[in-house]
Amino acid sequence: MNMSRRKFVRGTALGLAAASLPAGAQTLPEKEALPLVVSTWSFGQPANDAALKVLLAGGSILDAVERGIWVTENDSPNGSVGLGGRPNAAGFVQLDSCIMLGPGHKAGSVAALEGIRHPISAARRVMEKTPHVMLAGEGARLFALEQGLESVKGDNRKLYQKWRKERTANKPKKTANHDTIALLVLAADGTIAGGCSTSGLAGKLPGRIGDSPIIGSGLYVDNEVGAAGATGVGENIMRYCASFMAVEFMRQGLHPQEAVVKTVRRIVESERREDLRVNLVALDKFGRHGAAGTDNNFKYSVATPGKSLVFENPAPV
Ligand code: SD4
Repeated sequence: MNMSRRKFVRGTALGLAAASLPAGAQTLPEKEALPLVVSTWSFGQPANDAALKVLLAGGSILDAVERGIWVTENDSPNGSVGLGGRPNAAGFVQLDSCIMLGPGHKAGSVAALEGIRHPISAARRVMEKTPHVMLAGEGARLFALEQGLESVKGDNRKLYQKWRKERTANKPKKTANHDTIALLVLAADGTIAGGCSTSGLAGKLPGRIGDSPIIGSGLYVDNEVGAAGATGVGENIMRYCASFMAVEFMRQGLHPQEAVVKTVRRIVESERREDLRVNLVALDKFGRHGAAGTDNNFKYSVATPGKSLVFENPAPV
């Protein structure tokens, strides 16, 4: 058993032990344990911290989601979220993002958005300022500009050339070419919200839209149950509505850890393909959380007042 496998067993045992408690045995977290912020990858940690800060200062849950994700969207070196992300096959960056608010089951989303620094803000504006849920491409860009959102030249040709060279020289590292932030928040008053933002798969065809802006695929929030978010290959995730599935498993009574493991297993068993990459995070209305995925190096970040943690390799499936 290698190191990562051992961590997996430990992580899973912890998660499932909590889940195997009889229904109702799991008490609500102490008030001080909320708000709770959960996000994908270790770069989610500073995003969680920023989101938590907003909430602790009395800010709204949507501000928390938005400001948290801003941190990652601004973080060009992560090479995967925001305009610092890896370009598509034509050499420019197209961004996908969505936001969802539990009460009222509200959602907004932008896809294949170019040149806007904060796609999460564009998604929020779609939710709050239009009768629609999703805007794509040039329409999304014009809407974002009209809303006064910051625009930046989205061309990333140098990075693209470098990526192309590396790609031809050696096979791309399985983990190197894409990542996404999905960030979930449970506020102290029980409100749940989430957001997701990505530059999507490196080298994707122009116009390709992944799971991240699709409600139910890259993100899903139900205030009566909990929330889930995804990272991995969108083509694998979106055909299964993975985030929706995980929330529905929680609705049936599963602990978030069990729910994400079951969702990833469902996809793995049905797909049986080498290049499958599906990773999920989830939290429920009780403040419990979990993560699981096919990536050995998958990590997730969790923040509550006074605590900000990164869990390595939560539960490889
Ligand atoms: C996509 N799911 O566009 C995103 C990319 C991602 O880790 O999550 N990468 O397919």
